[in-house]
Amino acid sequence: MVHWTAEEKQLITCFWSKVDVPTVGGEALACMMVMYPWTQRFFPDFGNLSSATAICGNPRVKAHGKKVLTSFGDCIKNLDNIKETFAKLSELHCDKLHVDPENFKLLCSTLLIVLAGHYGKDFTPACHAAYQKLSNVVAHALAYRYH
Ligand code: HNI
Repeated sequence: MVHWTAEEKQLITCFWSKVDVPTVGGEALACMMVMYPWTQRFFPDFGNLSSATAICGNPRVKAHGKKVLTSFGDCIKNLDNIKETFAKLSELHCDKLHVDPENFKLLCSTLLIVLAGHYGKDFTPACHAAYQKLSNVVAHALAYRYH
């Protein structure tokens, strides 16, 4: 099981209270689709994804990004139980959505970029490191039920 120091927990929860989840979620998902265009194929009914401008302005991308980041935030309420929090979602992404777990890492990487872009100095190196660790744990938890 992952161990969190008191400082890491404090950094993660304190920073999360500042995060604009709908905006950051939408941008992180859009950024993933732009930077790693093969990820678009999981969203065949999202409409126009034909250019970076189309992706960034697409309301389905924004809505889904908000949903995904809200779910990401849920685990912050219970950092010692991330595997359990994501057990059902891991099954869903594996059995129903057939999302290759490598993609979780891609989304986590664009999330960190978008957080750094929005929050600049508030996203301190220590905070970045704590979120990098959290991203790894989340990606691992989402991949856990894969078979
Ligand atoms: Ni993901 C649906 C959470 C990464 C593709 N995803 C969801 C839902 C949640 C969610 C919550 C809604 C479930 C439901 O309807 O019951 N996804 C997360 C989280 C991460 C993540 C927390 C990583 C941090 N998902 C990804 C990635 C991809 C992805 C990286 C593909 C590249 N997810 C999907 C797809 C759906 C989905 C596809 C269904 C979308 C739809 O049509 O509604």
